Amino acid sequence: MALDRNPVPNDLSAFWMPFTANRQFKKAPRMFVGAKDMYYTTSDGRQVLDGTAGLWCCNAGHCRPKITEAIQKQAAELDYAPAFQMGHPKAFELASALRDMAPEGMDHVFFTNSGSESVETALKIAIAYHRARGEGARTRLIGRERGYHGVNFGGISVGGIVTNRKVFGSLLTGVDHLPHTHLPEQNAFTRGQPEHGAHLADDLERIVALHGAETIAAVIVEPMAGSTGVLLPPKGYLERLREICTKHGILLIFDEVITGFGRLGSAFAADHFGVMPDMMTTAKGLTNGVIPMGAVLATGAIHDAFMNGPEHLIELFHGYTYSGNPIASAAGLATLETYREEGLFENAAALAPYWEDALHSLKGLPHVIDIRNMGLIGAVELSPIAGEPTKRAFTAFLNAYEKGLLIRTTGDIIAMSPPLMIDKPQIDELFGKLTDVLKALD
Ligand code: PXG
Repeated sequence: MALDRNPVPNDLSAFWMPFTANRQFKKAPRMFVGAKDMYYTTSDGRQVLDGTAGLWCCNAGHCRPKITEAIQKQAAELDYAPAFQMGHPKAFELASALRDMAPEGMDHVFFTNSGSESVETALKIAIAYHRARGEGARTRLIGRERGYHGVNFGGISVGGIVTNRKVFGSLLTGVDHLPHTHLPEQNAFTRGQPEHGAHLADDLERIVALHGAETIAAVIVEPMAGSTGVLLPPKGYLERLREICTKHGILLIFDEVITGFGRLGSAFAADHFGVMPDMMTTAKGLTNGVIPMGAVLATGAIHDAFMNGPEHLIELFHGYTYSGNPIASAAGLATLETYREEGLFENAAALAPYWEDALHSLKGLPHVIDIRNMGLIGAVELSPIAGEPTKRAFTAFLNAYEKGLLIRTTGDIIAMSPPLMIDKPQIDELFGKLTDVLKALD
């Protein structure tokens, strides 16, 4: 039967939207039809200030000319090249550029198409690395409660967001979790890194004692947990995790999908905190969110462990049709150039204190029980409505959108992460609108 290719205009039923309240959305759709720099344009012609860089990804702002032109040019010149056993120049150039901006020692880059794929890739490399060195019993993976590592099976197994796991079966075996680092009783309304909680890293020693270090391949954590509602690492916590991993020969993976590309005012959180992991997973800001792309960065020691055996043999049986896709690579190169030329990471670092003051001025508004910040990230935690968790924050989200401000919510936490090109008047506009929204909440 011929398919009807003329759908009814405004038919919203076919598209099953990701991480969306589909029925609510389709009753009252919120559509963006354009974007420029710090603002979206809605289908009813309103300007909406982007308080979240899309989904934490458009770090350079929207429709930036250099990135747009690079994509257009690449699409006309070399649209696709096979990712396996063939190459094209831009993937190599981008890998070198990433290596050069990453912390010293992150010498090799494996391309993926998303944060979720970067996580799966890093977990697989960790297990295969130990096996390549004759430690094939090291297969266990350690994540953390409230961690978010994307939505694929490895990622939700090491992840710790209950709603993302509980209906999807038994997940990976051989996974354990560190406790999360959220201690509101001691740390509420802290500016930047909280004082209390470094000891929570010591739980890794308990896990090692339980399973045996010789069975553990890797620990994966977000250096600053984003999706769960902006949980900062307590002072000394990441350093301690690093120490314990090194002591027991366990790889430490930083999931920098959100924290990478200037969000904290440095290229990566590893730089910001001065703690060096063995691998880093990235995506989002790598291409300014414009074309899907992710990358795993690994040390020379990890990479070199695979470079054995006859040279005609494939060393790592892993990869994607679109690993290092030419158009994504062109977008990535133009994005990194835009960050550099415009000093966007420096702008984030310079504005962070102003951002912090503006954010913490919300203390005392109705229902606000905690405020957290770092770099150009901010979170406002609201007390939930009794018996209706998430509703208060979701109402804030809808009302902010009506007022011309895009925020994100998770549970009853509001999260903000604007493009790094934001300026002081736009920070004032953002928090002015948010203040009005919070004052009007029931
Ligand atoms: N790791 C981390 C740390 C992430 O934050 C992923 C992996 C997965 O990336 P992909 O590209 O597969 O979506 C993420 C994604 C939010 C929000 O508002 C966060 C993400 C995605 C969408 C929304 O908290 N993080």
